[in-house]
Amino acid sequence: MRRKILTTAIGVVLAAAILIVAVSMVELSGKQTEIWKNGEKDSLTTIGFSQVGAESDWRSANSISMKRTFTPERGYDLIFEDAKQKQSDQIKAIRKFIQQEVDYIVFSPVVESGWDTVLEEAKRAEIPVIIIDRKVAVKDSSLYAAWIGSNFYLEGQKACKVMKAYVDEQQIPEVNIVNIQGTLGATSQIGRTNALEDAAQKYGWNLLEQESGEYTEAKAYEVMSKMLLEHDDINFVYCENDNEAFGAIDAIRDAGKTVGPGGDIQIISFDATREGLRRTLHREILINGECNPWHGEYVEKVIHMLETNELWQKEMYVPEETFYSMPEDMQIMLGGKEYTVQTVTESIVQKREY
Ligand code: GZL
Repeated sequence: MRRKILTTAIGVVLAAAILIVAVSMVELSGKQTEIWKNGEKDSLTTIGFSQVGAESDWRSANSISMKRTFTPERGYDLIFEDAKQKQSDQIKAIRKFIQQEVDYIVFSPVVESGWDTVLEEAKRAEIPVIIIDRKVAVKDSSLYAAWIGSNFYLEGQKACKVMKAYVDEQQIPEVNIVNIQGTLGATSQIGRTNALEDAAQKYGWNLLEQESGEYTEAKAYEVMSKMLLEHDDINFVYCENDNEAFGAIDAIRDAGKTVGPGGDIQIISFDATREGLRRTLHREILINGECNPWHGEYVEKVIHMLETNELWQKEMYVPEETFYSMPEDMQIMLGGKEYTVQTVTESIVQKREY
């Protein structure tokens, strides 16, 4: 009997000891995951990240940039949520991050509108929000600490300026262009579309039709096929990312037409992914406007400045180029500034990481 009581007592003490150790190894406060290593308390900065989705090669690179920057070895606990291009899922994810009391919320807003309420909730919870890639249209800009991304209107302006030079050099009498747009309401779609519309008006191009290809290859194939049935005089297609360009090129070829040098239709694209630049090198794509996806390091800089109370820029534009398939580099002037348009080479393609 005594042995039985003794055994039970040892079991209870052991169980309690395991429980105490277990508790010390997990989140002791919602704010930070506190990891005990060799008796040293080591806390990770928790980051809730809501990503648009995985709709394009560009988006995958953007996700890699965040995952590569915010690792436990570098002092972070990254909570990654994929919204599958649905704003409702992004709002749900942000609310979950607030419940989890993360240190920072980072997100790429699938569209610009509809964020005021959830960002006010984050503000009330005193969780700084950093926005990357696309922008939010909110009444109160104090709802977010910083935005990091591209100047999408300028991307479009540069591409249209190069296209104008090509049209003049090739003495093309008439430009009949269709626009396969990105996700409607996304800052990247708004900027690139506006640039095309302004260029078409300025240069007298016929903008025959515009429809969203949702930044995906499949939807762009469907939209391009429809446009080819409706218009037999298309000679340019302005796609708002590479995956749309891939779908459009397949649809053009399936309709018995050609792209590239001396072809029926010339393609303008954006993102300058490795595959997009490979096709630009082989002249399937005429012009490709780079969109830099490497935002992780910039987000980390903002976090560091927030933590050390340094002043930071509210808006940070990432560097990016324009590429094209003609034999030598070109200089273009826009808004009093000179830009170099780079001819794509095999080594540029090989060096491309995404
Ligand atoms: C641009 C980004 C766009 C890319 C697409 O910053 O918002 O979304 O151009 C992606 O590839 O789907």
